[in-house]
Amino acid sequence: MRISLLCGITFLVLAAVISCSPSRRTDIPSRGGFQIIPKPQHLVQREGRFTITKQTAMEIEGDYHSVMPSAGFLAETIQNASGIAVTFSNVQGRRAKRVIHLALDDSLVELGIEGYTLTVQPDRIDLKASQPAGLFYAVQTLIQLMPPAVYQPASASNKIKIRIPCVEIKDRPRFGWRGLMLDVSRHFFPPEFIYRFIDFLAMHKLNTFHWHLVDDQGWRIEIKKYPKLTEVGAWRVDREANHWNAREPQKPGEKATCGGFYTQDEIRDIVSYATNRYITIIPEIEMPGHTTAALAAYPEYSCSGGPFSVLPGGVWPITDIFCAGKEETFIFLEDILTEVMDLFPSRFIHIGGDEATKTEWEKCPLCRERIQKEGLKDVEELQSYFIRRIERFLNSHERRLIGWDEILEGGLAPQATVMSWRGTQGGIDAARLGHDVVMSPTSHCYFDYYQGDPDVEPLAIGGYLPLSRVYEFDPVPGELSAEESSFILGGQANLWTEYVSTPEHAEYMLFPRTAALAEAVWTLPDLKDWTDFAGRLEGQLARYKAAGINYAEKCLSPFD
Ligand code: TNX
Repeated sequence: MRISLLCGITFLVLAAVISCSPSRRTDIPSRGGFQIIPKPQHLVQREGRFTITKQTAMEIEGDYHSVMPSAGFLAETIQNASGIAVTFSNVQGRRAKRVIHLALDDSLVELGIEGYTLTVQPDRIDLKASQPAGLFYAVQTLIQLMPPAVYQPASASNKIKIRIPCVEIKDRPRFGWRGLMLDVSRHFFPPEFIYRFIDFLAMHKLNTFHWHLVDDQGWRIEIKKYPKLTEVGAWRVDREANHWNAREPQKPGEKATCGGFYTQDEIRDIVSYATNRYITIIPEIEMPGHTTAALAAYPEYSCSGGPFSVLPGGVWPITDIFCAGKEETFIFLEDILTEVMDLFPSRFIHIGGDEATKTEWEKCPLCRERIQKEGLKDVEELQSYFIRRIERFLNSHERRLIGWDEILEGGLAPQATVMSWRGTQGGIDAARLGHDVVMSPTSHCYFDYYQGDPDVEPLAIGGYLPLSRVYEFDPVPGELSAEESSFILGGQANLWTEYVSTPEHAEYMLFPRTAALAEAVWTLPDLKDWTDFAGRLEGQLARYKAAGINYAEKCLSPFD
């Protein structure tokens, strides 16, 4: 369901040209009550229902540009599903009938920037929030009150009758960072899938797309100043038929044909699409390790000088990393980050920082000289020097650095935010030091792990993370005091793609585990209940089916 935002005039025109067929399909009755995921904070069922007809109008109250992304999204969903083009009007609080009324309302500030109220009565629907993002989530909830079939891809023949049960909802998320990471380096995913991925986040009320753009196996973002990053770094030899960890490196003279990258124009469009859905894209540019693809293009920024080739599969440990002794390395990285910041307006820039084995640094005269000159103890402190220097650069451009929990080693950069993946300890340590933290432990958040019986599931990297365990995820570890907990910004799940090479397979790994994640980061712990969630999941799976999402069907009893 890729939804472009149309302006009011377009809707009026569409209203005139699209007529409704008399033979309408009836809605699918929702069994088991309201099947909203993530579960809202307060919900009271009322008598009756609102039916969308050709007479239904949409009223907008508040700044047009703030309300339109949500109103347009809703109108387009209705039109795609039912063929009805609702008309728009801009009003100031008039109580018209048969309207869907979207309003920005300052009196709702206590619900935060993402909270909202939604009231459905037989003759009108009211969506209210103090900020535009809240209105967008009100729209997402309203869409979940409609028949699942509304999630079908747009098609001229959709004639679904939309009836919405009367209800009063007041809702707000528990965390401000509700993320999902996609690795597009180990396998490249085309822009069409990235749009779809953003739609997935929106439907789950997730607001952060962490885009893992570079790694040893491919550099995926066009950088104008360094064209070889994509000319060379985006392509590797095709060893897809072999196991990830048994892939022969590129032979001399062999052509690299496997890969792809996003142009800056494509990225700008994707960022704007995400922005209209209140989703922040956090780009990740890995350093100092996981950088073989960059070094294949520019070996001069390594310690040894290369040559290197883009890795077609796994290599361990990762020893070919950026040289921390050369000034040129920092100029190169700052140039890259300048273009990255120009493309991505996010406050945070992710610099990776994970799994760098520093044996080359031990041997390198320039790194040793840097250690001595800067009064550093060892190569761990040299990594810390590296990250601090990059942090100073980002901070001087009003951005904040976030990195994997290895950035704690050798001393944390002063303003850094830590993404805790090797369990929760890194996050606990960082929060106790007064640093912001995003929790993403392998135990609950690694969607590249098996979700069922490895004997029948598609080949995965290992591990075991069934839906029920994702549901248990609580980003705030019990060990933290209330004050320390305030440093936990939220949580996210990660889809690494060593073993995931197609959009269909990515969807299989993501769903429905993303539904469990969404509830873990949105819903208050007291309101979470596995049995209740499993019941509501029925509705979510029906939505996935309608949207053509290739979800894991055996999610509830993975060993049947
Ligand atoms: C560890 S999580 C990695 C990734 C791999 C992942 C596989 C992290 C910061 N580094 O490079 O893809 O494990 O599960």
